[in-house]
Amino acid sequence: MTSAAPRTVTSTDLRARFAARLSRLYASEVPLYGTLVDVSHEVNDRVLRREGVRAERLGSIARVTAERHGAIRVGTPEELAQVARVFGALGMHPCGFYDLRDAHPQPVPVVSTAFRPLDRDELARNPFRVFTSLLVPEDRRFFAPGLESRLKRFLAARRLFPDELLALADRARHHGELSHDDAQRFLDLAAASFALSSDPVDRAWYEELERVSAVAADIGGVTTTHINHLTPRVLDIDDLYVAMQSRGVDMIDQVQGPPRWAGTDVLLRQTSFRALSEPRAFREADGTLSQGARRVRFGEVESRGIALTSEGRDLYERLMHEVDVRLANDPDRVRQDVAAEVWAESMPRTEEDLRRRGLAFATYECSAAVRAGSLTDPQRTALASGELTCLLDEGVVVSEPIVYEDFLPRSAAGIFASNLTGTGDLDAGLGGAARDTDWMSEVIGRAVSVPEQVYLEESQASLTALEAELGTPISS
Ligand code: OOG
Ligand code: NI
Repeated sequence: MTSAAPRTVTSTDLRARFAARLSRLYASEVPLYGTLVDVSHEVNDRVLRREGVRAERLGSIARVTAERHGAIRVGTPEELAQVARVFGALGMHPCGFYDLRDAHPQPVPVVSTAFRPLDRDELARNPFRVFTSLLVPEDRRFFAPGLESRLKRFLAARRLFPDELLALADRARHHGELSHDDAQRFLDLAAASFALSSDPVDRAWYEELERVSAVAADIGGVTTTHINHLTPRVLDIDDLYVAMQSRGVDMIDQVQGPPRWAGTDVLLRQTSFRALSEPRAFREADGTLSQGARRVRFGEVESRGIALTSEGRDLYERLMHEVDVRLANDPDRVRQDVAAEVWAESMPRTEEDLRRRGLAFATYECSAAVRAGSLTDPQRTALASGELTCLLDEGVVVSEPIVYEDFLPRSAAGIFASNLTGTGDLDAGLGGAARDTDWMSEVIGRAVSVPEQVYLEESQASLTALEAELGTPISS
């Protein structure tokens, strides 16, 4: 006898199924992405063989193998609020605010957030996240008043998500699950909303926006949205970079973020292959249709390190700045080499050094010795002291690193820039429109979380649980 299929599908399962579904869709649309996924698996296998259990310190291989982030771009606050409803159904919540309008190397007329699971267990089950960018037509540095109003009119006239999808999303959010049939329908409609449309694009309008920014054209020049890239996670991004190049794939110049070095990986390292030329139908001024091509969609890959505290993040920014300064003084040097040198001078090498200096986040739990009830005398003394450092030193308590689950604005801008054709027109002397986390929370109708706050709360919750288990207050 076969057992009956469960009648409901939870938000967690919906998220895992949606991520797998998008991955299949994107592989069919962008075949090179399929290659990237294959090579990622090969790299992860190699690292597992090389490092054994150590390879899984920042996430189980099951998690890492299924792990993807996607990127989408929308045009209006209303569209962003709808995106939040769709992702809310999948247990993904807005986290982080990234203003890319004054980013280096190239400003992009968007502000962004990421929708992701916040809870550690949910992340372990499936960490699917989507970097979501919202166009800012009000920003005078990019858009003149006339263009702003035409752009807003165009955007107001389109609908990215059908009502049925939004109604199902609200139901899923409300109940935390959907019936089997509703789940199927939800996934069909959601995936279709992110597929590349074959509708003809108005050439004059698209090209007018392209002169401002290719991203503005990609968002406001068409009547739909689409997955712009999907990113698998690898355990060794340098190995992947070489493996892709040896398959003849044209990669961007460098890995974004921290350099390759002998110490612990922090935050996020990313690289991508260049946007591919894809055929697109265009409508000409006289109403006739023609074939054209556009490069907007690409493949990206990332490796994740430890989440840094605000102090750790400040150190990271200072070191990145130092790399810029040394490179400006010595432009013939290779960025990776300079960065590795700066890191070797100033970045603590081990997870433990980072944590002790208050630069990285961790969670804490009782060691096996405590649970077995077999404490040595020094361990008893440490317990009496209640000091976290002593407890760690004596092996009464063990720490686990917290993985960085978010994005880096400078890397994001680099990813955008390396895949744009043309630099667009920017009048830096004019005023931008004020946007921040509170503004975005208002638009979405719920709070956009601050990443460092999420990590801090997770760390503190583990200390509270530890105090309860040990029956003593702990000072850190
Ligand atoms: C988003 C670019 C940023 C990342 O991983 O930093 C990004 C986009 O191209 O829409 O995805
Ligand atoms: Ni990305």
